[in-house]
Amino acid sequence: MHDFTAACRTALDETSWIEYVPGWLPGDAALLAALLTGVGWEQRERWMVNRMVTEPRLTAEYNDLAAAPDDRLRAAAAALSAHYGVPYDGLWINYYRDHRDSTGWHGDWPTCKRAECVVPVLTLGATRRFLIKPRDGGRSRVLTPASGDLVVMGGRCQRDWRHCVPKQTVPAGPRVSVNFSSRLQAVRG
Ligand SMILES: O=C(O)CCC(=O)C(=O)O
Repeated sequence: MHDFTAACRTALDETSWIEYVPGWLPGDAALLAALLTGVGWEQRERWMVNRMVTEPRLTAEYNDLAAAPDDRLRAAAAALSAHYGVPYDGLWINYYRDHRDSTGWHGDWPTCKRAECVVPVLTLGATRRFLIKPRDGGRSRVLTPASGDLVVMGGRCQRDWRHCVPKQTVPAGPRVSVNFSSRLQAVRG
């Protein structure tokens, strides 16, 4: 069901790592279809320097996993909790409507206040580029997670590294990313 056998972990530095698990979730197309229609997508705005900007993607956040819109997400969270030893009890889901939607360079600060966190991100739908680079600058690494693939950021990634999903000129269909969060990681340890 949730297959970790092809997992490939790369050390980014002495304290941060990224893991790529191709083909982690079977039935990804059916789950994508259910989420596209079954989720109450929200258009968020956020401050950028000194002005409010509309985020170029839609989001839905579930601080309580019990409220998540699909049992398959609860099953996925349970499998990730068992595998990584982190109790995933919430999620936020992003909907990149097409190739023009994106998220800029950031660390997952609100959900990761511990120095070391493990953050799994499941891709459903279109393959997009996922970039990660050192916070203080330097070469970025590129992953191209396809539907059903898992990308997991671990160690000090959210402190020392920044990640993004850039816009692209090549047309792309809908992509949903499911980010699993844990209340345990959202407080300083
Ligand atoms: O869509 C992705 O793969 C990454 C999402 C992300 O970084 C975020 O929502 O904080």
